[in-house]
Amino acid sequence: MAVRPILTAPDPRLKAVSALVEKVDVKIRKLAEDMADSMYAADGIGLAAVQVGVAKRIIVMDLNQKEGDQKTGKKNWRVFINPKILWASEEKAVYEEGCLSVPEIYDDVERPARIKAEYLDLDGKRVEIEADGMLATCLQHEMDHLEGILFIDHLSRLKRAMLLKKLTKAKKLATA
Ligand code: K1U
Ligand code: ZN
Repeated sequence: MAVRPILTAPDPRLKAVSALVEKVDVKIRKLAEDMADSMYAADGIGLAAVQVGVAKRIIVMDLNQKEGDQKTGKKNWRVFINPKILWASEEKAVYEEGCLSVPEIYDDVERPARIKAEYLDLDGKRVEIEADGMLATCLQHEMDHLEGILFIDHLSRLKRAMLLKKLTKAKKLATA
């Protein structure tokens, strides 16, 4: 188990556009495991590799992590490698989002309500899914990370500037 530190805004590394994974090999599997450990340690439901400073197109997710498997304690995380949106609905949905890289800030974001996407699993096999609800929201939030976009980039310029000021101040206080 290896928990890696999670970068927080306004760290410029979070703005990187992540590179395609060329081959799903042992190194990628180890990175995905570390990402899952880091996500659970931070009480998150998703994480993109760029958030632990590795700009590769890899996402881990466990939407049931708060409950877990009560009997076995088994974690059911899934991994999305090189994810691509194939279709997005005209219909929109609004969810309150949070981000481990934007600590203690939550706000409503509007996104397509339903999507179809493809990705590679940990065996390098191509998978297609249809998603709605929290899965659609979380997948789009994490895929934004792969383009260097944070959920606060969907808010008004004024709100984003205020939040970034607050985050910078909190970071300064934490290191003082
Ligand atoms: O940092 C991240 O990208 C993970 C993020 C995923 C996410 C949460 C909510 C909406 C979209 C994407 C989190 O896990 S934030 C922490 C959290 O568990 C949470 C926050 C708000 C609502 C639900 C869960
Ligand atoms: Zn995030």
